[in-house]
Amino acid sequence: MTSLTKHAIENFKIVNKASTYEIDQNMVVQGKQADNERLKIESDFLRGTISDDLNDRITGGFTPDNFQLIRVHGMYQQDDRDIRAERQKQKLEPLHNVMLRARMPGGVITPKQWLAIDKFAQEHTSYGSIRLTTRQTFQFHGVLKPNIKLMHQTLNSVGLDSLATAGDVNRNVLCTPNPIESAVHQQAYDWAKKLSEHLLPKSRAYAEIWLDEEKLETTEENKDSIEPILGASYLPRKFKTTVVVPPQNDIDVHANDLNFVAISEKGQLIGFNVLVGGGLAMTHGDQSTYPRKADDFGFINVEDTLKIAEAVVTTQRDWGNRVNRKNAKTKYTLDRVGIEVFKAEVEKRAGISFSESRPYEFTERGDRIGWVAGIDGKHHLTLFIENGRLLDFDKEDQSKQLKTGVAQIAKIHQGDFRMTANQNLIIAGVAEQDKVKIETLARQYGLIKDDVSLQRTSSMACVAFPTCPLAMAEAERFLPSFVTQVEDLLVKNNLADEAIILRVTGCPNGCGRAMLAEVGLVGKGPDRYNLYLGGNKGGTRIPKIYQENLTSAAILTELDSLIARWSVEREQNEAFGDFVIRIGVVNEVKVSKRDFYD
Ligand code: SRM
Ligand code: SF4
Repeated sequence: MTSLTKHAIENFKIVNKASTYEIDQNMVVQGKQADNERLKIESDFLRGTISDDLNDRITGGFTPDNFQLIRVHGMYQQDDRDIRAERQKQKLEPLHNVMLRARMPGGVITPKQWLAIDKFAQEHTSYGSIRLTTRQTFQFHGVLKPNIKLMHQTLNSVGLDSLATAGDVNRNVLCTPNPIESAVHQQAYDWAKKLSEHLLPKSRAYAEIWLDEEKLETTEENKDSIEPILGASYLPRKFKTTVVVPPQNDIDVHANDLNFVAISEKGQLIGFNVLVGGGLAMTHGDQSTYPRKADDFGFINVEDTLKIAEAVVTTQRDWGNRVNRKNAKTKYTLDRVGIEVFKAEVEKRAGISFSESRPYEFTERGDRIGWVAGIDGKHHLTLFIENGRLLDFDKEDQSKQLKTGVAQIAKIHQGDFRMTANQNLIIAGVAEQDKVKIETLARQYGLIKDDVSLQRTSSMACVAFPTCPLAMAEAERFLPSFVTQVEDLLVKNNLADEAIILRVTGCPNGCGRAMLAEVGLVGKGPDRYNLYLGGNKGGTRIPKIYQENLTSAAILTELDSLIARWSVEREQNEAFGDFVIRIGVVNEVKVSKRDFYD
């Protein structure tokens, strides 16, 4: 046993005094494995019996194992919670359907692809919407079983898929969608695509089940080579990767397991600082779960990117907790074994040593709404899409037909679209002579509104009700009117030009990234939220709980008095999140595990 291993085991015993599991000298957590481990192993590399379920038209749903397994194919079984009770009363099964999440590294999508997804959403989804997510892709909600195969074949016909956008694998790889510094951005984006491809499951299950491609039998001879990186039991838990171009931190590195921070010289990408172990989810009342910032492992040359990514993923694959899914993500593995131990293992596996991190700074996270000129003579128009929901909200009123508006633009647009991690959409690569046409369409369909405040564009919510089965409180449906009330408070205090990064998530899973907001609301129950304060603009500080279980009215009362103090007591240009820490309203979370619950 090496001294580092010994240290890690000792450390693990100390930090997990109350826990019942232990690790052996190979860093494997001992104990009864979580049931998801059985189903992954038994699934024959993600096939399970999904095809049989698809043909079973007696139920709209999937069996419990396939319910989990279809996630790796990019789908979640859902039902509309608004009508659940009514159907129960009528003795009907829930109206099962699936939500699909596409794989879209860096969020780039062509007009042709857009028109295909628009048509599918219109014709074959119950809600008729395209939902842009906090991870630079889109979701269809409400796809019934008979349309699932058609959906995958439609995506495939335009070069898209939904493989590995959910489940215990590396998810959609994010990349700063910043068309201004396009030379470095383009290189960063190329790496996001390479990383996505490299870490994808290699099983042919997706192609066989959804695209009717020939089945490749698993045999004794080939079984060990089918998944060279992920292995037959895949990862212990979901895994998230980004490529980010500072000073923008719009993809929120600290929500992710593995981040490549682009370092450039003379306008060319030369390598990355590697940040490992971020994540935001927690469970109410369970202090073994907590949001955690990623740790800086150091700098690598650009050509070492895939080797390092693979080494981080396989270390987490082998050392991650497969006994308790609540403590299974990389952030917990790092805290359990120790950062130095994890880093040394990555260096050993990759055959590469990290060198000292190169300086960089994150200063902002918001999207630059409106036109910006790129260095290639093209123009880029960022549209603010409230909650990422592209829907024709009113059949009679064109100015509320956001989805049709984007489709109309796609019909004439020569560049591409880029989805942002703030749920917005960039119409990228517009020639000078096309600007007026594009902007006219955007205005006609309500995609540009001049009266949208900075506060509104700085606010974000997760989906929550009615489709999310885990939602405890409203988020997407609640945010617009709540923001109006926060805007009123800012106006009342002569702060109309200021904005607070405000985020709402319907439960502590944190999909709206409230745990990196200046003001974060985390759902507890109907109109009940825990209120967190003290994140910063750059997204490098986790906020701390201020008060628990408040109604939205009570939250507004709290914000009213805090914003009033901010307006008179703030130092020059002091942001709200910094202010509440300076005046002692909440303590700063410096080390999340230590300070978050203090
Ligand atoms: Fe999420 C589960 C929606 C980003 C942490 N998330 C879910 C599910 C699928 C509910 C479920 O498991 O049945 C939600 C579906 C709602 C619906 O009806 O659409 C859901 N998550 C979303 C999206 C759509 C929110 C949005 O409004 O945009 C985001 C889709 C991202 C994507 O395109 O891949 C989304 N989820 C996130 C983020 C933010 C991020 O990654 O930047 C987080 C926090 C970061 C992190 O992972 O720590 C996040 N989602 C979770 C978790 C908690 C994971 C954990 O570590 O414990 C769950 C529940 C789970 O996995 O058990 C979850
Ligand atoms: Fe659902 Fe919770 Fe995620 Fe919101 S944070 S989408 S309520 S799982």
